[in-house]
Amino acid sequence: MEFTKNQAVLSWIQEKIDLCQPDSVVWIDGSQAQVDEIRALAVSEGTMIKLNQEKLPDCYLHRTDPDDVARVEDRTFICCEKEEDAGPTNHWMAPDQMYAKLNTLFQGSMKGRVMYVIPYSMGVIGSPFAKYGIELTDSTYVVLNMVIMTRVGTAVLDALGDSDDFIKGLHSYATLSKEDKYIVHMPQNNEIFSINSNYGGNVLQGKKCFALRIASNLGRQEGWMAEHMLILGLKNPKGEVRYVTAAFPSACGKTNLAMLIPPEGYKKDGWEAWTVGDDIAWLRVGEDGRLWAVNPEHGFFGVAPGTNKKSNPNALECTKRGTIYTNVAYNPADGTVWWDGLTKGDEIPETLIDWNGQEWHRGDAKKPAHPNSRFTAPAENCPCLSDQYENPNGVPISAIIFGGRRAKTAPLVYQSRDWDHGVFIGSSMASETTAAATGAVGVVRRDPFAMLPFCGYHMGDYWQHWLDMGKKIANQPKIFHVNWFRLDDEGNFAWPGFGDNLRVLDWILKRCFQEIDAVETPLGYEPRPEDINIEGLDMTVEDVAKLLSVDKGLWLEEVDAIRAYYDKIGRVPAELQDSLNTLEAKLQEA
Ligand code: OXD
Ligand code: MN
Repeated sequence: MEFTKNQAVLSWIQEKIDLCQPDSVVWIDGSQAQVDEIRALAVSEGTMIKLNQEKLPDCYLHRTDPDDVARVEDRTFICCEKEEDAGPTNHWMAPDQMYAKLNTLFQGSMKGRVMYVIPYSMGVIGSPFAKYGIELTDSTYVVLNMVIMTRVGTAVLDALGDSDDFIKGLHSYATLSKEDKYIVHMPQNNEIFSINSNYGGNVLQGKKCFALRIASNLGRQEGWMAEHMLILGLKNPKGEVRYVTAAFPSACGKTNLAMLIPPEGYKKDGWEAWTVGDDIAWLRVGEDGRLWAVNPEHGFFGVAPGTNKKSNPNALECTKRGTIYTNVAYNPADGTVWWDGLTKGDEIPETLIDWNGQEWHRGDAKKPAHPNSRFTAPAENCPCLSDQYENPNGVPISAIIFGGRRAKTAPLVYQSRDWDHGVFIGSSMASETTAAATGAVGVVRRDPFAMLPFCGYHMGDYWQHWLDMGKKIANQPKIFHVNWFRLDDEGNFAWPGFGDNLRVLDWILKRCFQEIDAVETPLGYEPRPEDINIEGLDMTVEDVAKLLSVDKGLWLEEVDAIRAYYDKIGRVPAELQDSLNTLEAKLQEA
């Protein structure tokens, strides 16, 4: 069967066949029959374990190499022409030098293996937002994950036609050599290479490599934005449906917010919440002057530990069918899976096979699932998936929300004075490390726009792109900052979080539609404490006032820290320096 006549596609693939020397080549057509065949092959070769098909239909478990369990930021490169254009937040190597290295590493890397050709689309095929890619890989794990995470198959080739406008991706797990692991982006040629890894974030190229690092470059050239943001739809009791996007560093509850369940009182009043996306948003200015967003992905690649009936029942429901689990524990008693936090006490299985394949017993100190174990689940499994998820034009955005985990500094919520000031807030975003993550509590890590590992060019130029985009949006979304993680004087979380975050989103949306007043503070606009709805919570207006308080001393330290960070980044637009100086002056006056 002929899959395409596209000469640009065919000659590029031939070049890579000559380089990698696979035994055979299989084109992924997107059919269920072919997916079933590859699943069976992955089971027979030991890549996948078939789970209990009654309890978890079409679900499989995969264990990675113990040294290949996460994204490798120190092995990730942006190889643009000039080093200075990659900026201080990216690793860089001269393109010629990197091509030479990659040619050596990929040489014969697929001998004795099959090369799979995966044509895929980020976004609804044929839509104005869609961008196409082809990933060549020797991994059945990559094929089966890409089938979930993106739209794949011959329909993509048909939409591409004879155009050479596609992202060229090559992946080989090769020998999984730690020293020779490379995740490489060549933005000038729209190329991605991953070698010696078989872990999702490094090798499912549609996600971080294409939809963020390469797409951020495309967005800059073409006048749109590729962002590390969830997209959430909210219906209020009047029946008005409004959409927000939000960017958070990791470990700040992004998936939970994307799949939020309204608190009882809100539900009773008629509020509803829908997920459009949990990780990536592509944003364009619409003809109506508003900013429109799509989720270019087709599935969720979520962190398993901590996901349970209480924390995120919607995410848990997503994982019940057609899901690939990576590095979770296996329950040999019933052929299902388990991860830390899934169940408690007596409901924790007595015996498991841990993510390394070793027997584990309840009470053992070692965790049975890897802390970064994942589920790859089809978006259509999501009980709260928005009916606009497949809308080729996306959804109009009313608010952009930034956030971080700050014990004392950031108040529960504040609004920027205008777009440029909002860009300042995004550029200075930060989160404090948790004890669980690193052992060092309270270390501040700057993560501008939650794009630190994902911005495919100089961070200062990226901030400028945000400022430039603002000028093109006649009807700008309002920009906010939230902090769900303020601690009280006893060191406990002062805000309940989870579904109750809707109480803050309620205020945010009212601000977007001029339905409520605010108080001006040195940070921007904050709610009057009585304007955060605490009905049904064990909290007082005084508690809310504390959550909204701004500690002048801490904020003056924050100003110094941001200034030092700006000095490190360089190419900081004047508008952001001005915002920083204004913040300092307003704090000093306060
Ligand atoms: C992710 C990440 O996996 O941001 O989404 O690391
Ligand atoms: Mn992410």
